[in-house]
Amino acid sequence: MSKFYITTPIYYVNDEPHIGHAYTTIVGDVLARYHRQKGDDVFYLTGIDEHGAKIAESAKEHNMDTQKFCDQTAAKFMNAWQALDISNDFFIRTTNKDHKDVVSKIFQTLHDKGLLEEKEYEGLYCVGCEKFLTERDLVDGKCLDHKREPDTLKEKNWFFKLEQFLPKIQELIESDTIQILPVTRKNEVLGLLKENVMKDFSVSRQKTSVAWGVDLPFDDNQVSYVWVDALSNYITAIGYPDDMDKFKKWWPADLHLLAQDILKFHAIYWPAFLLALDLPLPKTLFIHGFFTINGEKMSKTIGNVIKPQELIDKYGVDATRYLLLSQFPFGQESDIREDHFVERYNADLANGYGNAVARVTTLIEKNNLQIVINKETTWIDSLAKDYNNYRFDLVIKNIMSKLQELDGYITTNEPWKIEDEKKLVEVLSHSANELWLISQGLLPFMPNIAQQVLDILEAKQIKKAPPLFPRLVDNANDAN
Ligand code: ME8
Repeated sequence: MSKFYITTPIYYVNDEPHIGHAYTTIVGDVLARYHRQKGDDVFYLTGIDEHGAKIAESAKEHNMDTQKFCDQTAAKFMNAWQALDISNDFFIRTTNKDHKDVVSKIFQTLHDKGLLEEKEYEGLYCVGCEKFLTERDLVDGKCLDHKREPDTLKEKNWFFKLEQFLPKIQELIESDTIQILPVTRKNEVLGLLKENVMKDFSVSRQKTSVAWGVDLPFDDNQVSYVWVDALSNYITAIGYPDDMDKFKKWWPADLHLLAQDILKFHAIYWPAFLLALDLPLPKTLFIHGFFTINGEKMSKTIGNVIKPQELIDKYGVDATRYLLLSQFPFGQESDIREDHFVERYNADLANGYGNAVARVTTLIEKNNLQIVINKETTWIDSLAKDYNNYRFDLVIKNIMSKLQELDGYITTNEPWKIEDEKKLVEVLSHSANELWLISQGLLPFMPNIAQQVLDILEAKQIKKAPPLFPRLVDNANDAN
């Protein structure tokens, strides 16, 4: 048995959970469940990022106390993940006292080691992005993402001596000691390192400009820059440094999941902080693409933000998870189209899996047959290759091919016409065993319905399954 420590980014608490967050979190959950199914010891972490000027600003807009505002949105995230059946082992909040205490300790260690230096900083700071921008990032003097002029900030900050770690980080990435996947993202990071654009950077902010953060133990006027605080969640959540037994059990992370927007922070800053703390480095970072909705960037301004609950209301939890992961190869940038959801739902789930389960269990119940499930799992093991390549779309495709084979087998053998009981048992027993395998394969994607089918098949007497996936009317296509 091996251990598997997997994380998602901790999402900003000033956003409500949307399908971008849901996508990464469902992928993490599928992997966590797959590893548990294989018998691995799994720790799956997700959570929220609660500090920084942007969050204090949002709270003010809502006329709320900042901590209360965080508590309210934290609950929305936790509820969303519960509704999507996310099996995380912990939910980290960066306003947890334990987390904040450790971030302070980390700052003290960096300070004691001479890795922090006080310098004057002047820059264009966008509160929306939570970062300093360069002239290059601006269009008509405004931040492209937030359509606002950045503030000019000039202040004394503590800088982290990043540059001395860069040659080591480059070597670790080149040798895949820290594996960055897909390889295009690895090359992107190596490009940044070779261009010499990564510089020592400011890791604190004056309380006068940002007050909502973790206090620095050695400077009353400064708080932590949000990224030091945020990245540290991956180690504070598993006990660093107060419960070193727990920490050593799980660290290093086997897999950090994230999208390209935060690649630099995870592939360069994070390894540098870990090297500075003399801690082992994460094994793999998988960077997936950003998706658009019907061809447009998802944004509150456009009004095309899809909330997970809207999909759950329409398709159910299991189908929502399945549909999000089967749309396109994991890793690639892509476009989400809801009309494809309906098409796929009807083809794979209503007419496919749901129908096969209904046909087979109805015939078994009607003929009152005793069917034995032999639980032979060799075929399940064959899915490992696509899982190891993070090709969830192909795992699903493989499972669906098996389902099509079974459909063909049923159509050819026409069990509803078979009169010889021995032959009927043979055909339905093969069908039920295939459905058992298909359900095992689907279990990480559809934990409720696949388990429900497994329970039906494993019962002493197989009973007709209730309707699993009611057919949906495809409004988008009907209108054409
Ligand atoms: O960056 N397509 O939080 P965040 C795919 N707090 N994935 C998407 C997406 C989209 N359109 N939109 C969001 C932060 N995501 C920091 C992270 S970690 C120590 C701190 C997902 O709320 C994707 O995983 O902006 C992306 O990396 C993450 O949400 C960004 O979440």
